Amino acid sequence: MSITNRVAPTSSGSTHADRFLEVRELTDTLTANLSAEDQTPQSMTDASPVKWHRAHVTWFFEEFILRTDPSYTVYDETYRYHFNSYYEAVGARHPRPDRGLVTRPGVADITHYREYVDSAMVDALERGALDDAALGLVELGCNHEQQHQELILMDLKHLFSTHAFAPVYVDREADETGEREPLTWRSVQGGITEVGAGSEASGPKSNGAGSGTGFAYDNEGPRHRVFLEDFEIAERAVTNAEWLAFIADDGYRRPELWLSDGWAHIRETGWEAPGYWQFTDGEWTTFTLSGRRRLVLDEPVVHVSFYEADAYARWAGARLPTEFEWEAAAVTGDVARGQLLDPTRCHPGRAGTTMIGDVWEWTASAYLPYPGFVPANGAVGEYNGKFMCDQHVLRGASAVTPRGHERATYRNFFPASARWAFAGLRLAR
Ligand code: AVJ
Ligand code: FE
Repeated sequence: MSITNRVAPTSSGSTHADRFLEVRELTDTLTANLSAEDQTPQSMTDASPVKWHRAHVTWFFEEFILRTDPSYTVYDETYRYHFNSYYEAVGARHPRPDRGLVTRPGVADITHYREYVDSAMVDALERGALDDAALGLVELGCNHEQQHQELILMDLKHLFSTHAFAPVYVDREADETGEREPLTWRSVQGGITEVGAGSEASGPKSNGAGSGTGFAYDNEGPRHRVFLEDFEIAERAVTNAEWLAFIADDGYRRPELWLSDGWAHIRETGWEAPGYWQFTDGEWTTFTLSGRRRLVLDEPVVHVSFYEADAYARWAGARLPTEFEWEAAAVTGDVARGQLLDPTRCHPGRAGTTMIGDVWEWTASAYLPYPGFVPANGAVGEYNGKFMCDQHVLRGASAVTPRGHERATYRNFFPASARWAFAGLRLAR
């Protein structure tokens, strides 16, 4: 199956150009108040400069759509080298760990690059110059830019967290800890269950998860059957209050709770709490995109690695759900959304009973191809498939995932040690 074969009809009345511009505009909104200096450094290899993200998503449209028109004039031939992330089929590129060293092109050049590509794209879209395959790539490019909107906020948070005086990206009032809801469980019936995006795998017994006509990445299909035992799933994510109990019970000091790789990793890093947490003057605080804040106890824990999530689940006498258990629970559970990206917040809300929103949820599942998976044709076939090794699937969406980008079949993925994503967990048993 190809990425382009299940393009969403854009929402009623709106054109492809409107959809394109709406996505592009959100990137501009998110970065409008960042100085050139804010946009230039790379705080770790996993992260990229804001400026690089803004250029890379632009390059994606230029490389895979505009360039195929021989009459198009490429903005700058050196940008392919600077802003190709990982496409071997496209050619040589700047080394990822050194993205923060690129001072030229500068931020103003990149703003101009964005405008140049926007006008060429809108022109092509309004002329009706793009065939269905190219329009599929436009939709992929829009979804790609939405992924990078989340990455911009993850990476900026990491960068700002290294600053001595905790800079504020979004100014907002502090939340107060509210009522702490007891953890309740929901039983989900197992059996043969259809999962994934695409058309029915086996006739009419669909649970409706991914059978819609909207966009999905290639890695979400083919839709297929899995067998699940009956299981129970927690009705909300693990909270900061619960994580404090894990810390207080020496969770980070008891090797029997940890996978071998996880134990080695926390010994090496010295981790004793989730990312951005600090214990000072008898109080836990965490760094947020609104500066350093007192921990809000009924919010879901965020910025934990797979290793920590797995150890917590073992300590709690439970386990992480598999990605298929998670999906089966999501399509039969609360369809309302938790906190998704709101540029005036950029932080999870209180842990509620919804499965999608607030924090990504680590699953027990390795990131592997579904039966019959075939990557998209051409260079964009490198988008997802080639990373199916040594990573774990996360489900749901986070408070920095753009609205409309989330869905029940979505497969996010990160290595087990990564914790700069807005990731937490939900228990199963
Ligand atoms: C799915 C978040 C792991 O960061 O490489 C961005 C998203 N894919 N550009 C990543 C992505 C292509 C991807 N993650
Ligand atoms: Fe990318």
